Amino acid sequence: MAIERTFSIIKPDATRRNLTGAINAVIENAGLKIVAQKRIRMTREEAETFYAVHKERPFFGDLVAFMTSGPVVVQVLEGENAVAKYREVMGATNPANAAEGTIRKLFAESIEANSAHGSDSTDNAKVEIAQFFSGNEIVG
Ligand code: RTP
Ligand code: MG
Repeated sequence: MAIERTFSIIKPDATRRNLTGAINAVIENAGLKIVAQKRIRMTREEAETFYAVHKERPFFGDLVAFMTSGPVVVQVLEGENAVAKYREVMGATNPANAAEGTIRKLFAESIEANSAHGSDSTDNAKVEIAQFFSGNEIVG
């Protein structure tokens, strides 16, 4: 199996409740390695660029407001099949549909305030990692 990298965000609902360490424990227990991490406050422009794929959706304005409402922790995760594996570890977008033991089942407050983001493809992972990290900030 291929060693991949994926991009992760611990969202403002989770940093507000001091859940960074608890979420990192779920990530590491799943065998994913955190090879880059920083706590930032996303600007409106950064959030709009990051979620540009959703700009026509009715929830876009709320989503940008939410993502800029407090600190986030942006991360690069590395491991076998990291993109698909992290999507599995996060669970379904709506926590009501998320499987037991997943980050969103354990911690999410709502379909919007759902504690974590993970890239949905290896191509998107590359684009998302490049938006927030330079090469020398990632230590594999
Ligand atoms: P993400 O991109 O954050 O990893 O989440 P995802 O793939 O599971 O879900 P996606 O469809 O890409 O939606 C992006 C984020 O937008 C918020 N959302 N709100 N109010 C709503 O109906 C709604 N639907 C989605 C969530 O924060 C979701 O993770
Ligand atoms: Mg998505």
